Amino acid sequence: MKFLVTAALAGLAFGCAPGAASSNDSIEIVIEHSRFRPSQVEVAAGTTVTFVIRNDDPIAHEFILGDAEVQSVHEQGTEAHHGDKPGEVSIAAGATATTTYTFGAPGELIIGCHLPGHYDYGMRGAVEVK
Ligand SMILES: [Cu+2]
Repeated sequence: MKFLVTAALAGLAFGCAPGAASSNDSIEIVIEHSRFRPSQVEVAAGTTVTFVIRNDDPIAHEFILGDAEVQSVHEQGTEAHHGDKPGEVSIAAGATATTTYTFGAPGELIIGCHLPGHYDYGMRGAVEVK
């Protein structure tokens, strides 16, 4: 599912009051059955986006946004908890977490969860920066 993010669309989709002041766009991601939904999003180059990630699963997950190299580092990495770097956050079972990321030039980025087995299982998504 492609999802073009604009402030207006985000407001409609996520129930914000019309005209609510917001300096950032936001995208809501739901995790269910070890999948990101939506698993494909589009963002505008140069924009700052807050991802609101709701984990509906009874197990923890993580949201790691970056290029293939970033994903590779985390797939082999040992960081137990994420939350300090933009675009990287751990989400406890049943919790909601946010992370804010500023996108650069157009291109493709990847969202992944690197808890053991999750990425290979298919817990990943694509961000198209247009
Ligand atoms: Cu996961």
